[in-house]
Amino acid sequence: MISERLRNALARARSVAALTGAGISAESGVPTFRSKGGIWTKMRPEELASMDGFLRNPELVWEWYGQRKRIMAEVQPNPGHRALAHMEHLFPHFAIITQNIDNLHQRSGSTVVHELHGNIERNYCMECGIRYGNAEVLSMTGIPRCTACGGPIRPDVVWFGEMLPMEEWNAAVRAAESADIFLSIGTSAAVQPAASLPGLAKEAGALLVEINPEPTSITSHADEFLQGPAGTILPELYALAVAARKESQ
Ligand code: BJW
Ligand code: ZN
Repeated sequence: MISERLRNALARARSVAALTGAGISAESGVPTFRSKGGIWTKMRPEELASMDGFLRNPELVWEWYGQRKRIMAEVQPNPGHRALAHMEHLFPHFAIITQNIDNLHQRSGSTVVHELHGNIERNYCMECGIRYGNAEVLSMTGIPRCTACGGPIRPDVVWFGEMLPMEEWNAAVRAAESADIFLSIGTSAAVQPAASLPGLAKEAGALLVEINPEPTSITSHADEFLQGPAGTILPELYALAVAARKESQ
């Protein structure tokens, strides 16, 4: 149920930012991390998503990324991604801040996407920095190695204990601090520093709206909690925003 307050905010907003997490891609068939049946309920994050884990067992880490690269190449954006892509045209400023590495926002047509945790389609040599695409890396046998210097290649994603890409992070903070409405969608808000963005936006004056089938650590701070799957709620929110903005013209 969408409140009058949210309807009015959608009618007037000039700037909207949306933080997305694994939940928005769940309906496309990409597994989440911490939900029931999620990746971390079966595997240890420090073994798969950390430099220590990679150095200890690069075969295991590459096997996991190889599987996920194949899944993410096959899946398609869902109505939740598409509703966000349409919203970009509705508000003067609209930014997606994503923790996801699956590229589905860009594939659904969004153009302003700040990727906080990297992108599954990119890889680079840990020694010389040369970049590699997935086709090249996936065709190599064993642990992918740099054809120029022989160094190990890694996926261009952010592991635990690593810094986020500075430009993307700064852009995300600016989008959060200037938002009239901040949407937190499909994230457990368990991983820092991304999880601090909803609070930052709210402190700076945004209406904080959370979309998730389950309550999270930010639900009690949210001005509106729209409980349900992103693929259902976001198209409804988009339709409501279109109607509200037309009426107020
Ligand atoms: C639906 C749905 C539907 C389901 N519709 N919704 C102690 C305290 C505080 C911080 C730390 C600490 N110890 C260590 C830290 C720092 C650490 C951290 O935050 N750890 C916490 C776990 C405690 N953070 C870092 O290390 C970060 N770097 C950093 O801090 O640098 C500074 C620094 C460096 C060195 C030293 C000290 C400081 C880096 C974090 C990188 C995270 N990387 C990963 C892997 C990326 C690559 C890959 O995917 O392979 O990013 S981990 C994983 O979690 C992934 C995600 O982007 C991230 C967030 O997960 P997300 O998206 O929220 O998914 P879930 O599964 O948790 O939630 C899904 C949600 O969807 C659920 O709520 C469902 O209900 C919902 N849902 N279906 C809508 N249909
Ligand atoms: Zn190299």
